[in-house]
Amino acid sequence: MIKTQAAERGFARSLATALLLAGTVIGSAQAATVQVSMTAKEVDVPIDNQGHTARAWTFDGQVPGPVVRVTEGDTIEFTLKNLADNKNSHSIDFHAARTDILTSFAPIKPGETTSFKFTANNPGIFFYHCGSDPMIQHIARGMVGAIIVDPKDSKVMPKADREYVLIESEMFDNVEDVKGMMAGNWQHTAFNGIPFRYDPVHDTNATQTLEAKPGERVRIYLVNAGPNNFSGFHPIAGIWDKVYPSGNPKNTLSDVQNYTVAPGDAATFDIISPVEGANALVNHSMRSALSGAIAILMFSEKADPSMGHGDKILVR
Ligand SMILES: [Cu+2]
Repeated sequence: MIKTQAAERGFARSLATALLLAGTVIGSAQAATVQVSMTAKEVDVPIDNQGHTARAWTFDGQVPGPVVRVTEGDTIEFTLKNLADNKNSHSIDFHAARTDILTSFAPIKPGETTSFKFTANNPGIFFYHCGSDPMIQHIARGMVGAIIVDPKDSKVMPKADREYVLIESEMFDNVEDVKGMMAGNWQHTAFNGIPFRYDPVHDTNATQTLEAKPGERVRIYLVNAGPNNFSGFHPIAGIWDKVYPSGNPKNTLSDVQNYTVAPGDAATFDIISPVEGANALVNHSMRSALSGAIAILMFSEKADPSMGHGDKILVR
């Protein structure tokens, strides 16, 4: 999680309030300016629950990159640094932005830094990724992440008791083989960078599941990083109480068994279990599920109270 934003938003809001009290109108006292910085790092990261590693291209050394969280109306002042010892150009493409691709999203060479700003006027869950050429490889090698834009009016959605971010992606054994990527030669599917990361049933090396209590509203933010496959997202033994395409409360579906999230798309899913036990959140396309796109959501009265809050909305 990008941690600096809350303090900065608080500071910006107090500054805005102070200026308003002093009679200076500078726009909404609610909207904040949020500084977000990331560094492109070409580093080794874990690729399975056993701890095997491979060279990835990353935002901030992690796959997926940090969760950015702002409030509708906030202006994001974004800085991307490409480390001098990297070998490739990198960039960032925020799906939450309305801006200019040629300047804001332009690739930068190793050793360079770029900055741009945009105002997040649309609430929801959005994909971000590197857009450098070949984009299929920059996405497949790990330069993917999520930005949550919370609605300005929190009452437009039911309050979630817990929240989890899942970023789905295909994984390729040969990350140098761009031709193979174009041909769809993927071997595994991951939620948050590792196949079966939250599924000890299919991989006994998995040590974590998602957790909640029966009756709690659990909000899943699903980002489909692709690069190519659609995700038919279904909770085995459950039904989505609400689905919000793009995570926007203006788009609300009820009582849905499966909702398709296209590559490059994202949606918000609410689920409530009336009973203790487990649901398995899957891409119901069986090749995707059985190659890693399964996350167990355990419903128990003993659920860890820290799970699904703060830094544990993207469980690493
Ligand atoms: Cu890149």
